[in-house]
Amino acid sequence: MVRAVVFDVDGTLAETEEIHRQSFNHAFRDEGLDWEWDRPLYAELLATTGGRERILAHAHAMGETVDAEAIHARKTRIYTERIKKGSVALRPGVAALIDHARRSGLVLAIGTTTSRPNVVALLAATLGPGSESLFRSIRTGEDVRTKKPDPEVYRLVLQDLDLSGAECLCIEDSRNGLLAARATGMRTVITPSIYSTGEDFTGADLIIPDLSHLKASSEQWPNSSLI
Ligand code: XBP
Ligand code: MG
Repeated sequence: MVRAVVFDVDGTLAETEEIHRQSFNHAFRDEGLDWEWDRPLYAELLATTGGRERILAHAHAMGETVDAEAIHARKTRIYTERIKKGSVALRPGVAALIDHARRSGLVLAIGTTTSRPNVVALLAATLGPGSESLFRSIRTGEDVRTKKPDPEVYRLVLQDLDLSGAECLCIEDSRNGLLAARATGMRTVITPSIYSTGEDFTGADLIIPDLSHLKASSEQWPNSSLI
């Protein structure tokens, strides 16, 4: 029996990675770095979760030493300002699923690799002021030592909810997220995003283009009160 819906953020709630990519490049220019992450390179770099870790991985590959903390802090400021201006909308079906889950008495939570300011800005810009309170638990990159595909962030969410993985439905967009969710025993719905399409989603309970298809797939989703 599903008692909670646990959402990933980037690529799942909204197609945010293109704004992240542009914000990284803006931060590199402001920091005097001659780096430019184009779409194909960024798609490769996304294998490393966490913006700070991604910067460090690229610096290592380039044989350079950089102040990743400062660059990432600047990038986060740039990103949150763009999100606050309404640069991105929720993906299809996300708001409806949140509403349906609440009306069904299900608990909502978030488990993400991204930074907390990014989540706060995205929720306010898309679900309105105070929307953080819709979520019983919001766990972000700052809360963990090891990021997805490590399950740490989702284990923290399950602890906060006092639920087992088997009682929770996780909505994800990437293989890293799928692996993290499955390691906790959560059932998984994958909605591939622009940057994650084509990844290996073996082991997912359901793979659909976006959450607006969830109802149409109810026959594929046994004994869930959710659909
Ligand atoms: C996606 C990530 C994040 C973002 C960038 O997180 O891996 O690192 O790409 O955000 P998720 P930060 O899909 O788990 O929401 O720069 O704040 O890390
Ligand atoms: Mg994601």
